[in-house]
Amino acid sequence: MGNKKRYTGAEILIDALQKEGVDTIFGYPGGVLIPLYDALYDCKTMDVVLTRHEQGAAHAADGYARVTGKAGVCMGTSGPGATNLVTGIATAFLDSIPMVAISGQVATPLLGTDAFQEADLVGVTRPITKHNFLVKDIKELPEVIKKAFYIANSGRPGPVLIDLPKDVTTATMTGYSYPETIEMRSYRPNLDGHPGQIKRAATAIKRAKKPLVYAGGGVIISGAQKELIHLAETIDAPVTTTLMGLGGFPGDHNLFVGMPGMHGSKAANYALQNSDLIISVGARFDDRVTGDVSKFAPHAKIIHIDIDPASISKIITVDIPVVGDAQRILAELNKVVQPAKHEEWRAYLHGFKESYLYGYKNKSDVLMPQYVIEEMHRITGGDAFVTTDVGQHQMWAAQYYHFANPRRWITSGGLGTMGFGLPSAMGASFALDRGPVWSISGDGGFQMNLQELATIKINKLPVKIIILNNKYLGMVRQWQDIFFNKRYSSVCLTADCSCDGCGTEQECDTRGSYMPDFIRLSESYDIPARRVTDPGSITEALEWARDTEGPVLLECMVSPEANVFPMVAPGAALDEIIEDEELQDE
Ligand SMILES: Cc1ncc(C[n+]2csc(CCOP(=O)(O)OP(=O)(O)O)c2C)c(N)n1
Repeated sequence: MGNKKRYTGAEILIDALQKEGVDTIFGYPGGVLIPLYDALYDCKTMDVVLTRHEQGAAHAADGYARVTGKAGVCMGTSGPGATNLVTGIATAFLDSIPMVAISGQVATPLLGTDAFQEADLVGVTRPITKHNFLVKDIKELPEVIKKAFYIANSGRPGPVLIDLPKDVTTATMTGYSYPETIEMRSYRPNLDGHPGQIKRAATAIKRAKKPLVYAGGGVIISGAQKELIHLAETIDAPVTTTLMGLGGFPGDHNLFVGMPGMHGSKAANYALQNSDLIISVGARFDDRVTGDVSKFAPHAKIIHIDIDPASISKIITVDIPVVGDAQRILAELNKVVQPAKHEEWRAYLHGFKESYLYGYKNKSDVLMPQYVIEEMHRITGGDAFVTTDVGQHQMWAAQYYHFANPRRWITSGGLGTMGFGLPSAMGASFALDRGPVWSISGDGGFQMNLQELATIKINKLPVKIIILNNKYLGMVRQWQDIFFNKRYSSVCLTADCSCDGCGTEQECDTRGSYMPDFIRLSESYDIPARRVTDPGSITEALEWARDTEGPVLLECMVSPEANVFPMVAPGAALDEIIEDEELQDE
């Protein structure tokens, strides 16, 4: 844009988004956003996606970002539109996902007056954004947008909110030019690790007898898979990746010992508890991984490679911190580590891995959810883009879909957001230029954002929706089963449940009729759907889902009683593992 013309704030925003390379915006209009949507009306370079709920827009932007690695963009109008974005912003924040969220705001003279549809989004999102801005003058707008993208995408990525009052959107200015670069004295992420610390890490690795690589989402964010494989193979160390790190190391590699933590593999948890050196790369020691912190990895020295200095020794005291980008640090470390062999250590762990990493008993008369995921893995060749909601199905997907490559696994790890699966699949599909994405949900979580079926259908997105229907809020039921004496309070989703609050009696008839009828629901959105009840039909049904053009929905009626194993009780030590009794009996 030249300098002489007058531009509105809305036009500046759109030009800036284009200059940032944004090709897709997910949002929902409203009073104060109308000027912005009006300016977008003529925009030919961006897909402006009308979701059916602002939460859907935020999760879609998140899914887009997880696939592409660049900030997803979402927007909602002032007040309720903006607050509807909040869950999606928090989800992105806890998983370090780059996002620029734009909230409409009432005009600046009305700020603080409880005006119609006013909500203090800067206040609301302060603890769940990497940074946020309230733009009070159009002159600030270009720099704010530049900063927002820079902050969202750099260092430890995260969501940035731009709160945009209506009068700033409609104000005009001449002399607009978008800054090419940005200088922020108070914010300069450190990318290169300290050479002295890298050397110390190499020395510790050389001394270790039982080294373990513990990799998190940071490996995916920094694109360090190749370097990680090189390190692990050179030093002959087993590797565990957190839920967020799945795909950061190939799930079928012989050094891989599975995911650690509450539903981690026995091999991974024993590896952590018995290791003498943990090489943590881009992982933050979440409590779902560490269990009882005081009993976590009692014999290990800890090297912690992380781009965020604030996460060093935040939860676990670290011996050798290396602050910087995981890929760069691993590349440097690979230059100085010496090849080693740890056959005994690996053989010890392999013992736990030998028969199975996780394990379940398959049945010929009941459809087991784990089997559905295994078959899905097989018929998609193990390289599908997969999103989930939160619950048992999420853990089974994490355990049984052995992700080989990064950016294929899209799940809400930190916040654990039910309702994330369908809209994030939509965003991921846009990121893949309307490519196929598999969305796995429970029957509970699917109902939290099912309105996005419309967006998916209208945009012709080949989202393959798999509902693992166990007629329960399964993960909560599992906790009630194990820790609350089978008092199934408020977890049964059947329509004719007659057990009086689902709590006192244990004979809730989970074979009763069910609501809603997902098949008819899906068909009302003109999305073909099928229901599978027996194990013999699942493979063919999955192939049908894969081979049918466009979106489809496959409802799998799985065992209502299946639980996720192994399990470490909250607050227990990692080697206090509850296993599947059915497997013990064998
Ligand atoms: C928005 C939200 N509300 C509540 C929860 C708590 N929660 C975690 S798992 C779960 C049950 C999920 O049930 P379902 O979607 O049917 O999946 P399943 O566990 O049966 O696979 C609940 C209620 C959550 N994670 N997110």
